[in-house]
Amino acid sequence: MVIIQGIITKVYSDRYRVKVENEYFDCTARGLFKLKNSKPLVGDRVEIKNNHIEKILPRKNEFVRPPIANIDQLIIVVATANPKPDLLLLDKQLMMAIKNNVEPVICINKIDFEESYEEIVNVYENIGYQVITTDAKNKVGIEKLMLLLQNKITAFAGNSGVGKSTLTNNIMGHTVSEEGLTSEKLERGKHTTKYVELYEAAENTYVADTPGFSTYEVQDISYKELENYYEEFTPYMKDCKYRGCTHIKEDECGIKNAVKKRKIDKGRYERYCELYEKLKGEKKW
Ligand SMILES: Nc1nc2c(ncn2[C@@H]2O[C@H](COP(=O)(O)OP(=O)(O)OP(=O)(O)O)[C@@H](O)[C@H]2O)c(=O)[nH]1
Ligand SMILES: [Mg+2]
Ligand SMILES: [Zn+2]
Repeated sequence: MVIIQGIITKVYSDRYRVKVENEYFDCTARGLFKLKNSKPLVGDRVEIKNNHIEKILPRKNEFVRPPIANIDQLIIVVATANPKPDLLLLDKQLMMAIKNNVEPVICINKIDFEESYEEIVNVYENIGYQVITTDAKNKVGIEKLMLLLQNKITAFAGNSGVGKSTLTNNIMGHTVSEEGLTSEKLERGKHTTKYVELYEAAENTYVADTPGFSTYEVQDISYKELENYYEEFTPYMKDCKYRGCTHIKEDECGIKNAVKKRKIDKGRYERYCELYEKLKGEKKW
């Protein structure tokens, strides 16, 4: 049989669903990739022969969480409430997008709740990130979201329950992915998404629903380079008195001054300090 090229849309218990034009093939990879320590990921362009993956084509990027390759855009979903916003998690995900050269978009979902979210929008828009707001339950903001997806491969990411599957179903126009329970009791594990799956929303337009995280850590970022992931720090670094200023305890620090003058958001700075101490404490660098 001839070798054909396709894209992996789902990985489940050692099987891989590969889309070739309008057909889907369920494939194996038979240990081939375990040896090279590179397991095929959703989003991988692959060559298949007789329902077997023969080759993974070079990746443009790859994420550990969610496990996906070759995306153009990452939409980081934050709920206004239930679960409440975790901005440290948001900052960490932004860093991983930057590290992978992927355009991040922040989606504030569940705006139908009474919680205020304008401050989050302001903080991240001021730094230069694109922020959109949605109410997936009542289909508010979905058209705007769909415009962002055109001709791209986009993955949703965010902690469990923020609404990634509900947004995906809205985009697809029908239920492709099961949504979690609305129940206040939050029966954990029920209807939460278990696999990354890529859906074709329109020609050339793919969207991936992904499992939510309960914990999340940055990968391969050293405390020494952490400052580079806070783009809003850059204009003020020249005002630091000491070379190699960490912006934590030094005096005459351009970053600390900018925070005092409210040029840099205090919350972002505090989360920088928290993450710096944590990464430094890990001592693997
Ligand atoms: N009020 C309100 N509820 C929403 C909204 N979006 C989603 N929900 C509800 O929130 C719950 C969780 O939504 P999901 O789409 O399953 O969340 P998820 O991000 O896919 O969660 P995981 O798969 O566990 O990662 C469901 O009960 C949805 O109906 C929204 O905009 N407003
Ligand atoms: Mg889900
Ligand atoms: Zn400094």
